[in-house]
Order: sequence, then C-alpha cells, then structure tokens
Amino acid sequence: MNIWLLLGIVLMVFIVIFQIAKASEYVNVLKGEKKSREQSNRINAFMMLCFLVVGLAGAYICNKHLYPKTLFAQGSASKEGEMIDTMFMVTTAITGFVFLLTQIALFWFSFKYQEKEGRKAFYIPHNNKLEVIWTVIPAIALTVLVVIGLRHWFKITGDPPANAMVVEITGKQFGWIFRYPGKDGELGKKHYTLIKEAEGNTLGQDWADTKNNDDVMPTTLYLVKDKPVKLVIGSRDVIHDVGLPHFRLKMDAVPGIPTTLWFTPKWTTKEMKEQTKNPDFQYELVCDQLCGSSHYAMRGVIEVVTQEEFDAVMAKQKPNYYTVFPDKDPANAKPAGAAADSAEAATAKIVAGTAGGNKTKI
Ligand SMILES: [Cu+2]
Repeated sequence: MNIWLLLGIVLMVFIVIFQIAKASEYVNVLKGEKKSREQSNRINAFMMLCFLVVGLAGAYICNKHLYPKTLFAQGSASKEGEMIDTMFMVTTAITGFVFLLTQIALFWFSFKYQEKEGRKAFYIPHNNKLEVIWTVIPAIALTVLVVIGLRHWFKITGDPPANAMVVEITGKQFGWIFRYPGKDGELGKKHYTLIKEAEGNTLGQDWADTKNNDDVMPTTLYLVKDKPVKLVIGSRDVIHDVGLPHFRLKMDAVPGIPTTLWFTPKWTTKEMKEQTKNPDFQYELVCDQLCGSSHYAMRGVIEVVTQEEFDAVMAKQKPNYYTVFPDKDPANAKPAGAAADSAEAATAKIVAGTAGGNKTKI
C-alpha cells in the first residue's frame, strides 16, 4: 500500500477519535459533572471485565496455536535437558497460578467495587500478618526453585560420566571452531599468541606438544547418540555463548577462561527429521551473546549420529597438523629425504619462533 495513503488513513482515524472525544466532553458539560463521572466509571468497570475475558481467551488461543511451533513441542533432545524442561514447567505453573489469581482479582474487583451511591472504601493502612504471608511464601517458593536449579547447574558443569567424549568449541567473530582430540583422546596445548590464520593455525595450536598432531577440526559439530559429550568452551576474541536450544543448554564462551558443559544427545539428526516431519531439520548451535555486527550469522550445524557413523566421519578427517605441515601428511608422501627434511625444518622453525610464549593447558 502506498505509504502516503496509509499515513492519510492513520491521520483520519486520529482526527475522528479527537472529534468524538471533543463531542463527548461537550455532552458531559451539558449533563453535569457528577452524572458524567458515574457514566465513565461504569464504562471503565465494564472495560476492565472485557479486558480480563479477552486477555485470558487471547492467552489461551495463542498458546494453543503457537505451542506446537515452539521447540518445547519437540521435547528435549538431551537427557539433561529434560531436567531443565521440568524446572521450566514447574516455575511456569507456580508463577502462572499466581498470575491468574492476581489478575482475575485485580480486574474483577475493579468491576465489582466500582463507584456506587453510599458505598465507602475500606481503608487498611497496614497489616503485619498479610505482609508476612506474602513475603514468606514467595521467599520459600523461590528458594526451593533456586536450589533445584543449582543442583542441575552443578551436575551439567561438573564431571561428566567416564565414557564421555570431549569436544572443544571456540567462538570467534563470527563463527565456531570445533576440535576433537583424535586417536590419543587428548587435546593438544594451545595459546592465543600462536594463532596464525595464514598458516592455518586458527586456534594457536602449540606444535611443540605432539598431542596436537592428531587433533581434527571438522566444520560440523558431530555428536554421538546416547553418548555423553563434554564441551570445552572458549573464545578467541569477545564473549560469545554456545547456545544449544534443542538440547536446552547454553554456556558462555569467554576468552582466557575455558568453561565446560556436558550432556547426552537423545536422538540422531535422522530421527529428528522423522519426528518433526521436517526433512530439512538440523540441530543448531547459535551464539546467545550479542557479540558484534555479524552476531546473527554465527550459526553452527550439529549432527547427531550413531557411533558407527561417527567413527566413519572421524576416520575421514585430516588433522590440522597436516594442513599446516603438508610435508608431514602421509597422503603427500614423496621420495623420502627431501620431504622429511623440509617438514622437520618447518616444524623446528615454528617451534623455535613460539617457544618463548607462555602456554596454557586445557
Ligand atoms: Cu558470538
């Protein structure tokens, strides 16, 4: 629609409302102040009741239609997320009950006790018993909710089960870097001073630590169904946040301070495609912290697979070590002598150049 036409309509509506208000003002003057106040009181009281009914009906209809579109309807995709869902529902039930009670009382009382001839307001300046009741009950309820929340928090940020796998996630402006420990099961040391984008060392892996040699860095976050995964989270620049809405978890990615979180995926991506009847379904990793101009584009893809599929994917991954030192890659094997010499020389050069820096251990 033409913008001028729209502005014209809005202006006309305002003028009509203004004229009606003016006209009713003149009518009130003619009727007398008392009568007009009684009339507007009645209208306001009736509007209060309408607002209550329309508001409650609106909330019910919105919930009925929109709930299936939320991630709640899909259920938590992690076992630990079930605790979060339960906690959320209990909190919503308690606060929802109080909300309904207070709102119904507020609007119903406004209607029922509107101004009437001979009615006098009951004046309560202070009541200790009431004050104690509405302070102590919410305090106890909130304490119980917070304690339950803390228990869950300590669980998911504490030690994972013994069979857990480890994945490192590093946020950067604007994307995610995933690192898996490789066959040795341990992540190599890294330090931000060793970051050299041009050489392919995006994390600052310390090549003096041979545990780095088999670490792989796929562009998708692969997880295994029913296998706990511990995420070791960090950031290369500003504060990001690893948001896992399907798994009901999130954790800040802070530069210099590794944070951890563990959970157990329940369904593979394939199973979710069937459950949601959406062939394009993908688990998402989103940044939950406003971190700069392209924050919205920090979308990572998570793929939950079976152990066999995971092993097959990992077997195909090339360690980053071979990207930085192609001469060391068995796939590029050349007649002995020259290749080995040049690769060793390159390693020695980089190690010598970085040996002075302080290294941190994950
Ligand atoms: Cu971010």
